[in-house]
Order: sequence, then structure tokens, then C-alpha cells
Amino acid sequence: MKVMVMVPTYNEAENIERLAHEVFRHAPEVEMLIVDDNSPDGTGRIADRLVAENPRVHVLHRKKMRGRGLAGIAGLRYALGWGAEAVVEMDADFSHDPKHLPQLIGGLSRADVVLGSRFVPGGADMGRGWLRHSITVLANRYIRLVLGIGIQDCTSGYRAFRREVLEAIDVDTLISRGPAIVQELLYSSLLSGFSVMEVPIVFVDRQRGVSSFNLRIMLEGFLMVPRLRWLAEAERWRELRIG
Ligand SMILES: Nc1nc2c(ncn2[C@@H]2O[C@H](COP(=O)(O)OP(=O)(O)O)[C@@H](O)[C@H]2O)c(=O)[nH]1
Ligand SMILES: [Mg+2]
Repeated sequence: MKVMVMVPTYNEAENIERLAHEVFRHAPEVEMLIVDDNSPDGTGRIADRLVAENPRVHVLHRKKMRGRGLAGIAGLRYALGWGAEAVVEMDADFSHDPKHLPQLIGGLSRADVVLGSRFVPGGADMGRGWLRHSITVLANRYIRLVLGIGIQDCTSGYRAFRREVLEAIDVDTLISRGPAIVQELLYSSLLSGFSVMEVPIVFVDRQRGVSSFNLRIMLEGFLMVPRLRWLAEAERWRELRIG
């Protein structure tokens, strides 16, 4: 199976080279795509060097409006254009341990989407402090309630998708510009009828670099959830009327 591991980066100069090394150590058969948003710390230049050194590394330099969601959409589009049969999304900061890659990719023989989950038996959310941990726990409860879905870790950005899922969703129609893309992609997969399996991961806080998370991102994510539900309900009504 042709697998592309997509890593959005913003100021990950201290992580990206070691991450590439670890990704290929645990999953030598994959290709890796770095989607950099013109990071001021020179992540993009390091990515260019990695591309020159290793034909399995690809880089996408985004220059215009930055955002985790916009970068994700561009990366997914690139991966599909390249011919990926499966795409894995992961963060660059080692919160997502590359050692879980074989489980995520292997799980695609049993489900259309395999989600690295902190909240199933064997999973954990380590070292982030009570505030960030509580935000994640509450966000998950809120998302489950508003979207009416039974997923334990709706905000985990470490997951694998079969190509068919991304084609059916049509990544160009996704509306999140920021990290809410994580919930949107998950919800769209479920609405399109694809199966989602959660496998345990141990999430650890980043050791190097700084998080992009802030109040604005949190509020945007909060507001995006009812908007996604509303759009889905409107679509359902439209189909009922037409059907
Ligand atoms: N391309 C791109 N990547 C981003 C952006 N914001 C965050 N990221 C990446 O998304 C991943 C998760 O971001 P992070 O700052 O660790 O957020 P946190 O894990 O929620 O604290 C990391 O790989 C970041 O480098 C962005 O605006 N553009
Ligand atoms: Mg992080």
C-alpha cells in the first residue's frame, strides 16, 4: 500500500529532522510530506535539505494564509495527487510517537479510518498539565454531544485514512482553517458512512518548540462544532426534500 505521512509544520525546526528519522525507522515503506507554512524559524529550509537527502521526503511550501486546517487540506490534496492509497496525519512535535505508525497503518485492513486515541484502554494523555488536559477532556465531551458521535478522542490529529474516504469527503469542501479541521475530517468521514476504529496511543507533551494553541484557536474550535452539525442537518433536510 502506498502510504503518505503528512506532517503540518509551523516553527518545528528543532523537531522535523529527528521526526523524519524516526518515521522512517518505524515505517520504512512510507513517504513523508512536510507541509510548512513559511515558518520563520527555518523549518522549510530544513525540509528542503531532507528532500535533497531522501527521495521519500516531499515538501509543500505554503506562503499565503497560514493555518493548520489550510495546510492539512493542501497536504491531503497533494497526497491524493501523488497517488497515495492511504494518508496518515501526525504532528511534528513528537506528541505523536512514530512508533504507533505500524498500528495505524495496519488497522486500515479493518477500518476506513484508524484514529490514534488517548481515551481508549491503553491510551494516555501525558505531561500536559491539568489545564490543557481538562480542555481536551471537556472538548471531547462537547464534540460528542453536539455532533452526536461515539468517538472517544475526537480531537486527536494522529490518524490514518484510506484514500476512498478522502475522495468521498472531497477535501476541497472542508471549511476549517485552523486545528478544527481534525474534528471536521472525522465528522465528515462518519457522515459519509465510513468505519472509524480507535487504537490506543500515549500522547506526550512536546519537549522542543512552542505550541500554536491559544485562546482564539480554542474559541474557533468551540464555534466550529455547532456549525458543522448545522451544515450536516441542512444537507440532510435538503436531501429529504429532493428525495
Ligand atoms: N502548516 C502549519 N502547521 C501548523 C500550524 N499551526 C500548527 N501547526 C502544526 O500542527 C501540529 C500541532 O500544533 P501544536 O502547536 O503542537 O498544537 P497543540 O498540539 O494543540 O499544542 C504541529 O505539527 C504544528 O507544527 C499552521 O498554521 N500551519
Ligand atoms: Mg503539539
